[in-house]
Amino acid sequence: MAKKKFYITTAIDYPNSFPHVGHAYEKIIADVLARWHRLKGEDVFFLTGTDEHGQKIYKTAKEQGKEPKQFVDEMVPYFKKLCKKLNISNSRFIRTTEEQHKKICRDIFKKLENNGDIYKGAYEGLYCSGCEAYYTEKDLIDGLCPVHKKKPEPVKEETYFFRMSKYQDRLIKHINQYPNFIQPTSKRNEILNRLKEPLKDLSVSRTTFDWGVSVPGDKEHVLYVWLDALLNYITGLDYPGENFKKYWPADAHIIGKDITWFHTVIWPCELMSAGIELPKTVHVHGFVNLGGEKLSKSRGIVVDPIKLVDEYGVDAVRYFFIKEIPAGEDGNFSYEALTERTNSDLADDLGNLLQRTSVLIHKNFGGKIPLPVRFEREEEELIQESDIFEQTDELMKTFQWNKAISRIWSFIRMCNKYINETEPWKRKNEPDRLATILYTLAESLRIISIYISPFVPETAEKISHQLGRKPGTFADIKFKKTTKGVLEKPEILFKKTEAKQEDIFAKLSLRVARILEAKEHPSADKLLILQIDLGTEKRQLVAGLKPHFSIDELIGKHIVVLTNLKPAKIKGTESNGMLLAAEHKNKVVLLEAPRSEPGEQVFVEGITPCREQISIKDFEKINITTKQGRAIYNKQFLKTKKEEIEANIDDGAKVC
Ligand code: ME8
Repeated sequence: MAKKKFYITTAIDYPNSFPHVGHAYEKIIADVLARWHRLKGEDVFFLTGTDEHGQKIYKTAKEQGKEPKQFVDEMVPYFKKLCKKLNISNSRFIRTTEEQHKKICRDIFKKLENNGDIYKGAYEGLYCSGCEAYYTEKDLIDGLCPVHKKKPEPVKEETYFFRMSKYQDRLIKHINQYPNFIQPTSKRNEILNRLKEPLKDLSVSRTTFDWGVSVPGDKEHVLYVWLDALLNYITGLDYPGENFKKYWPADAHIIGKDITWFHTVIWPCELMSAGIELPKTVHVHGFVNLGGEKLSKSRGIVVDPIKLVDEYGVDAVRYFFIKEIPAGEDGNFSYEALTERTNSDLADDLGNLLQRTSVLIHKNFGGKIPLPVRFEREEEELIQESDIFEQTDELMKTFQWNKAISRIWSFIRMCNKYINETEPWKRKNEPDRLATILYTLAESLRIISIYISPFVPETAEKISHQLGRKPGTFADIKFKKTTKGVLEKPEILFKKTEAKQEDIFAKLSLRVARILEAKEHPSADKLLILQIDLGTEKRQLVAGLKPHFSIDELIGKHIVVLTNLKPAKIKGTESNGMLLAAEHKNKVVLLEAPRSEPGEQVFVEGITPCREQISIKDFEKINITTKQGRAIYNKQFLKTKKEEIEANIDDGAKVC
């Protein structure tokens, strides 16, 4: 009989910047599902890749003085490296700049055209290149893109439209008929709600830049990046070739919540028009936040997932994301939580179980797994508990991977309870009982190594190796009573780690402020009272600037202010925050960010700022100095998203 097929995809990432933990999270989820289905004996195709066209890539490349193709060629290796580091078992890595992809895109476009679904017109509206999406005024919040909080650009250009409106009724019917088409249900309801409004036809070509797939027969136009990107799911199967015939429709598209509309409305309409079957499930996962905040490169709220793997190990990172972020919801990444999970779940629960079992088998039976003599009630109970396939498979089929791993871990904990209660280390004089207990533990570990292998594949392999076996599949998960084997020497699976200490710089909330007013303090010679604009609020500061600056010089300057200092009274006047200045040989300069807007965050790369208050004592412990006319902390320049912070003074001046 032919094997059952399983086709799973991730979104394809924009390589306009380096990979982040959100990308890592999505690939881990898809990989765990792919490996689970492989263990069930299914024929799995797993696709991931990069989305390389569009305005965002074009603009970023140009900003860096590069041609877009050169730019993506330099960036894509980081995404491939991420896959490798995370032990992602993808069948193919697709790049939308591949010739084959572009050709198939043009073929599909012609299909839509032949079907009467493409017409030429003029588009006038708003476009956010961050989202690569069209917006209307109604979609915006305070005039800004709801995702990127930036003003979208007005665009007016000739375009080809795709008659999406024609498919609205069919799409609604499909979503209603197939409850699994959009998962989880909350997302399905959101989309059904949005579909109560009439669907507009979609502008599917651009003329104002040329970085994309050219429209067949019209070199002036390139395809709208989303039309091109979504097609990767079939071009990655060499549509309409053998792989497509074998694996389509996709069993699961794994995507993040910000791109639900594209996958559950635009994509199915595109497929309906092309006469191609719709995917079975689009599963929408939540977002990974850092320290409770959204990832943001421009605000320095980023963690490099490649570095994370180097520091903590691939399986600690995989386990953390699967266990800690609830499936289908947002969750938080922190070094403390990652350390806690690694130490307690991986090192204590799993590592110790293997270590204790292995040491005892070596000590008492020379490393050879003893055969059991008689199973008592304790063993029978544990054997029964090892039968968790139905439960975990159901959880995996319904995209509840965090619950599946919890169920597996509850079996691991039962094994630990069993070893504690049966105390094999005290049974030297009862060889039959000792043999039965140690056999039960070794056999349980063999089963555990299979269940955990989709989640922590490297660890599973190490356990199999220590048990002297080859990795198994779900065909081997029944508890057997006669498994033979000789153990390798015991080796520690996970070393306990200490939580990475948050850098003290993280305690600073530094923002750009514009000086609105300055006046002399009524009762102090050196002090000035400043009124400043912090973008979202106005504040008053008292600073000892009078000997160094005239009032006129100060007004309008964009300075750097420590905003999370407890307000204090200075000579009777309230000061709410502190401006940063650098001092050297009696010369004082202000730290300045002339091109940044009031309110913009000042950060150094790789350190996520917190929101708590800081004391002046703590601030004084932080050694910010100057170098080449700029402010520097721990060899990194302080910056905003637009520029490095200026400090026009000799190198080595102390910032205070
Ligand atoms: O959207 N947590 O690319 P992308 C979890 N090229 N997931 C996150 C995340 C976070 N903080 N931030 C982003 C694109 N993601 C398009 C996709 S598919 C035909 C085209 C997820 O690099 C995001 O939701 O911005 C998406 O699923 C994936 O990472 C790639 O995001």
